[in-house]
Formats: sequence, structure tokens, C-alpha cells
Amino acid sequence: MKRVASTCPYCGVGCGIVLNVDEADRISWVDDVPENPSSDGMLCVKGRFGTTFVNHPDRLTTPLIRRNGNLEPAGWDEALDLVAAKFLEFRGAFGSFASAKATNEDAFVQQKFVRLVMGTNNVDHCTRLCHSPSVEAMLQQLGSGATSNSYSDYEDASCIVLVGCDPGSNHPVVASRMRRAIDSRGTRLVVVNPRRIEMCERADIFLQNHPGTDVAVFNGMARAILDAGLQDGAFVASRTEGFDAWLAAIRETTVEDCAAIAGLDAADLRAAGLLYADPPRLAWQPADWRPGSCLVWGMGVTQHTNGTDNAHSLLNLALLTGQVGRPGCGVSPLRGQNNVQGCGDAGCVPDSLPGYQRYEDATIRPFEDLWGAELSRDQGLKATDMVEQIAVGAIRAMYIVGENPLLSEPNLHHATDLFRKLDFLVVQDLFLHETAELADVVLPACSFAEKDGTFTNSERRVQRVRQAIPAVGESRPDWAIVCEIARRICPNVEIDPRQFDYEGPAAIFAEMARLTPFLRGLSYERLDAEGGIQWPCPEPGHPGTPYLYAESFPRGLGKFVPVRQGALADEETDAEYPLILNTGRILYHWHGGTITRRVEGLLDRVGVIPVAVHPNDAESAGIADGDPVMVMSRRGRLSGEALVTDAVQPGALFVPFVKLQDSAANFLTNNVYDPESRIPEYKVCAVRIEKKRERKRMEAAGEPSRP
Ligand SMILES: Nc1nc2c(c(=O)[nH]1)N[C@H]1C(S)=C(S)[C@@H](COP(=O)(O)OP(=O)(O)OC[C@H]3O[C@@H](n4cnc5c(=O)[nH]c(N)nc54)[C@H](O)[C@@H]3O)O[C@H]1N2
Ligand SMILES: Nc1nc2c(c(=O)[nH]1)N[C@H]1C(S)=C(S)[C@@H](COP(=O)(O)OP(=O)(O)OC[C@H]3O[C@@H](n4cnc5c(=O)[nH]c(N)nc54)[C@H](O)[C@@H]3O)O[C@H]1N2
Ligand code: SF4
Ligand SMILES: [Mo]
Repeated sequence: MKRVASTCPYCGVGCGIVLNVDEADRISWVDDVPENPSSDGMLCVKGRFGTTFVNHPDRLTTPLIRRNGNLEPAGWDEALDLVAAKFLEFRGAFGSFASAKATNEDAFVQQKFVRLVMGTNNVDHCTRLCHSPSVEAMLQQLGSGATSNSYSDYEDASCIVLVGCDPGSNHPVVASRMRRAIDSRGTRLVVVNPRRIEMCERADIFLQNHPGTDVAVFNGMARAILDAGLQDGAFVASRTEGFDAWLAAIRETTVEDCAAIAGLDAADLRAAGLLYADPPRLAWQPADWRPGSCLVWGMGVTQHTNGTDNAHSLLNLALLTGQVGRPGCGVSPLRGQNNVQGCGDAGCVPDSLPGYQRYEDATIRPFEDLWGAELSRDQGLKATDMVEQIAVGAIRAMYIVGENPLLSEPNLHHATDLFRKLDFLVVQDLFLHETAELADVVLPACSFAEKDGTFTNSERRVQRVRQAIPAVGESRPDWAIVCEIARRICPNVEIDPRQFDYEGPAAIFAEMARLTPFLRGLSYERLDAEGGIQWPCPEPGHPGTPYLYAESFPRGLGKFVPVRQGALADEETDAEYPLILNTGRILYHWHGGTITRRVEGLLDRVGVIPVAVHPNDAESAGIADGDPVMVMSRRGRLSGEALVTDAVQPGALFVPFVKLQDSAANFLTNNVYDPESRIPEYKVCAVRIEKKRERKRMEAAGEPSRP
């Protein structure tokens, strides 16, 4: 039995794992890593039992080329030649999605290919559908889009505020660390969520707000803090700017007004504000320790048409109270995919180069010098805009690596129509998923277990991923495939093909570190010798940075941004569609389920979409727990099984967006976007629920009947 130390391929917590590989080169079990500072010896069900997808018989094993309408196996050379010729043909109308599941090295090479060879900044990834509003707001207000603290700060905090996230399901090992702090160290907990999540069992205050009202909640908390004089005046004076304009906006409202908008009790809202600003001194904290609060948030904040405003309102509160820059406090957008932090750091975003460096002469020149060509200074298209721009022919060819937009984008009937309009689509993945089924060429990629590289987790820790088994079939690492395509196009566009002659991932990492100031001190030698290291790590002797902003913000002063509560959502309920659909996740599935439907133990747990519905709404629709149900929106429908529960509010449904039995939530969701970040409004759309036997009657009444 071979043992290989690596990093979990599921979520942004980034737990350390050891893969135990048998004689047949299969992963037979996974161990935890007690000395890993991020996971502290813990793993959740997916990390421990969820990696069998690697050897699933559905893995793509050869390239596929569409001939006479069918995808047929082909050799690598033929497939790569075809892809290179077609990408060259559509060079002016090209866009690419990178993968937050692949490594930093894969991501770095892909954005280099798009920028240097394809001459465009049209490269993005799932952060657009995820924390783009947080990153946007944090860049404006602080100058960096990353989580400011370490997970250990949750255990040192006196108060944790969980906003629009469900760590018990989605960041389970972080949730365990929080539970440990609450149970054994006295940490207080505030939950802000329209749905009663499992962590509410331990909450001191649960603010069950109406969807889309987080600006009112956080402005209300700010107003309560100001009324009580609990702001950190010294921090505001020395570390921030824009306070007066923000204050004027807050003075327009009262705690009572905000509570009314959010559907909360004003006393609870006030208490939450005061607890966050002035958390108690816990028994274990020394006399010179300033008790701190951690503000932790997720998709309930971001996936709204007012997502960036929501994020601003959270950050304003942290600036007002000085709850950043010390142990035991901080601002944490909990990152989702295993390497979504790294994919952004590596430059797979349309508005900046690796290291979030903007397109200015001084920052772009080192790239041009090293890569030997001029680069575009024009902003690229964001992922959601690339998809919408297919309609007008601005995007005609796409290269989709390790994402499945035809389950993850909103309003899937609309998105599918657009993808069908592409002249040329290449998908590079482990499996033939919904998007791949429409592709002209499908390229088989290696999974995390078959390649070397690094992932960067939610606490900015760069950790090694190590090859444990040989490549499955003829699959190749993403970076190697991209290099093959690039080298074929280079001579036609006057780029030196040697730009893509890498010896391996260590050399790619070295180039990325050289071009990215906050990674400059990192190397494979260091990561192998010392274990994962948290960026910023600006020079080789630097130990890494557990928390940010001790002295200053990357932009200098922290900036208040006034925000007022606007419309709660784009789509309103009416007599025909009287309920609000909230979509998200459950512990046992991963996104659309491309991976977790291929892990038997997980599929056994949840094989039908659970539709959470309040007992009142269930009763009026004649639905009992476990009944087969249909949920309909103006755009589509889904089938699932009723889960009657008062965890959701009356008038609201919750479903995970996993596809099970051919149904998926994104057939129902609305393709409307936050103006700044262009994130879709996944968390609110208007729907109706019916018991499934009604189906025949609905079809007779001419309801939308596409699958
Ligand atoms: N098991 C599992 N874990 C995962 C994933 C997975 O697919 N499966 N995906 C990973 C990824 S990529 C991500 S981004 C993270 C996401 O992790 P989370 O952010 O925890 O994910 P969600 O379940 O989408 O949404 C969180 C919560 O937002 C609440 N919410 C909805 N509307 C509002 C609102 O208006 N205000 C507030 N305050 N809350 C609201 C919902 O009730 C829900 O509980 O999880 C990661 N971890
Ligand atoms: N309704 C609704 N929709 C949502 C959300 C929501 O809350 N509600 N959340 C949104 C969010 S936050 C996110 S992050 C997106 C996620 O959306 P996606 O990123 O599209 O979802 P995944 O299923 O994680 O897709 C990852 C793909 O990568 C493949 N893969 C795994 N490892 C590798 C590798 O090493 N190389 C390559 N080439 N492929 C690999 C997997 O097989 C899988 O097909 O969904 C968004 N959509
Ligand atoms: S918490 Fe996240 S990183 Fe850790 S084992 Fe579970 S899925 Fe993997
Ligand atoms: Mo995400």
C-alpha cells in the first residue's frame, strides 16, 4: 500500500489528506492529517469517503470529436490539431472558463494561453457565480479580496457572525472548529439567514431575515452600534476614510425601520449589533487581549441582484468596529471550491493579471518582458456576460475547463439555447457532463489524484497536491493539454512556442511566484519541507501571514461605502407564483452532482431532490412529507420530494441545485445579474409547488413542459 499526502479536492477549507493506494493503483481509503493546520486532523464525509469518483467507469479516457452529430473517440494529435485550428479561426470571438477544481499551475497556464496566444482577457471562472460581489466590494474598500483571518481565529473569537452561509453542510470542518469554540471556549454565535441552519442550535441570536434584506440588517446593526457609542473611534479616525458620507446614509434610517424591512424584532437586531461590536471577554482570554468578532459570510449575501451592496454593508460594519487586523477577528468570505482562491490569484479573471494586478503599464510590463509580447489592456468579459454575448456573436468559440455551466448557470433552457449557438465548443473535464454533451471536442483531463500541483484554500494557505495514481486512460493534466494547444497556435500569432515548454508544475509555480508579489517567497521546495504556507509571503525567508491588515490595508485606508437597502429581488411573487425559491447546497452533494452522483455512498444518502417546504404551505397545497412534488417558475420546472420543515419560513422553498433524476433547480432560476459583479440572482425567484399527481392537469393547462 502506497501513502501519498495531498489536499482534499472538494471544498475551500482545504483539509490535508493521505491517499492510500492499493496494488491495482486505486484509492482504497483516505486518512486525515493531524498536523495540517487548516484541518487539524479532521475530514468530512466527502473528504473521507468521496474520492472514489477518480476511478469511476464513466471517466473520459480518450479525446472525443463530433463526427456526423456524434462524439467519437479520437487520437490526441487529431483532437489537438483541430482545436488549435478552430481557436485560431475564431480568435477575435473567443472566451474561456478556467477551473477552480484544477490546480494553481493549471489555472496560471490557462490564463497565460488566453492572454498571450488568444490575445484577449476573456477568461473567468466560477467565482463569478460565487464570491465575485465579495471580491468586488473588498477590493474597493480594503484593496484585497481574500479572507483576512485564519480558521484558528474562529477559535480565538469571542463572537462569530454567520451570514448567508451553512458551514455545517458546506464547510464542515470549519463548522467543527466553530462548534468546538462555542462548546468549550464560550464563543458567542449570531446567525443571519432566512432558513434555520444546523448551526442555529448553538446560536445566541438567530436573525431569520427576509431574503434580499441584508443591507437593512447590517445598516440596522451599524445604527444600533452608533446609538450606543460602541464604534471604534480611534480605528475609524486612523485607518479609514469616507466615514461622514456613510454616516449620513445610516442616519437616514433607524434600527426599527431596518428591522421592519428585514422582518426582524428590533431588539434582536440591536442586540446582534452590540454583541458584534463589543463581544465579551472569555474566561481563557488574558487581561491584555481585546475580545474580537469574526464576520463570516457566503452565498446568501452574494447571490442577489444587490450582492455587492450586501457585501459593502458587511465590510462597513467591520470598519466601524475595528474588527480586523488582530487575532480572533476578521472578515471571511468562506471560499467555495477547493481552489477558487487560487484560480483567482493565478489570474483567471477578466479584470486583472495574476495577483489581482490591474492592466496598467507598470504592472503589465513584467509580464510582457517575461512572455515576450504585448498584452491586451482591455477588460475581458465576465463569465455570465460571455454566455449572454453568444447571442450577438461576440463569443463564437469557447474553451470550458473543469466547469459545467449547463447545470450551474441560471435559467438553463436559455443558457442551453445560447451554448447551442456557438460555432465551436471545447470541454475539458473528467466526465461527459451536460455541457460536454454539446461540445465539438471533448478532452479528457486528469483528476487531482493523477497530477502534481498546489491548491490555495480559504485561509490563503497554498498546499501541495501530489500524484498518487497513474493517469486514468489517456487523460492528461490540464496544464499539459493547454500547453499542447498553445504551442500549435503560437507560430501563427508570432509568439515563441517555448513559452509553453514547462518541465512540470514546479516550473510553472516558479513563474507564477516570480510574477505575483504576494507569492514571491513560495516554492515547491519550501512547501514540501514546511507544509502549506499562507500568502502574502513576499520573500523566501518570510513565514507567511496568518491574518491581514494589522498595520494598514493594501489600498492604504479602509474605505466606507454608503449603501441603502434597494429592491429585495428582481422577480416578485404573485398569485400564480406565490412562493420564493431559495437554492443552495446539502452536505452529500457537490453542485450539479457531476462528481457526487458518481460516489455510490453519497448518492445512496440523497437520490431525489429534497424540496424543503413550510408546514403551512405544504398543508395548503395538500402535500405531506415525502410526497413527490413539482416546482414551477416562469422558466421551467423540477420534480423532487417534499421535505416538510419549519426550517424554512412560510412562503419560501429551499432546494439544493444538484441534478437528480433529470431535475435541476437551475431550470427555474432567473438570469438577472448584480450590476457590478454580474453574479446571478440564484437565491430568489418566484415559484409555485404542487403535488406531482397534478402533472397531467398542468400539461392540459399548457404549462411549460420542457424537461
Ligand atoms: N456539500 C457541499 N459543500 C460545498 C459545496 C457543495 O456544492 N456541496 N459548494 C462549495 C461552494 S463552490 C460554495 S460557494 C460554498 C457555498 O456555501 P454557502 O454559502 O454556505 O452555500 P449556500 O447553501 O448556497 O447558501 C448559504 C445560505 O444562504 C442563505 N440565504 C439565502 N438567501 C439569503 C439572504 O437573502 N440573506 C441571507 N443572510 N442568507 C440567505 C440560504 O438559506 C443558505 O443557507 O460551499 C462549498 N461547499
Ligand atoms: N441555483 C444555484 N446555482 C448555482 C449556485 C447556487 O447556489 N444556486 N452556486 C454557484 C456557485 S457558488 C458555483 S461555485 C458554481 C459551481 O459550478 P461548476 O464549477 O460548474 O460546478 P462543478 O460541478 O463543481 O464543476 C466542476 C467540474 O470540474 C470537473 N473537474 C474536477 N476536477 C477537475 C480537474 O482537475 N480538471 C478538469 N479539467 N476538470 C475537473 C468536474 O468533473 C466537474 O465537471 O455553481 C453556481 N450555480
Ligand atoms: S471540509 Fe471541505 S476540504 Fe475538508 S474534507 Fe470536507 S470537503 Fe474536503
Ligand atoms: Mo462557489
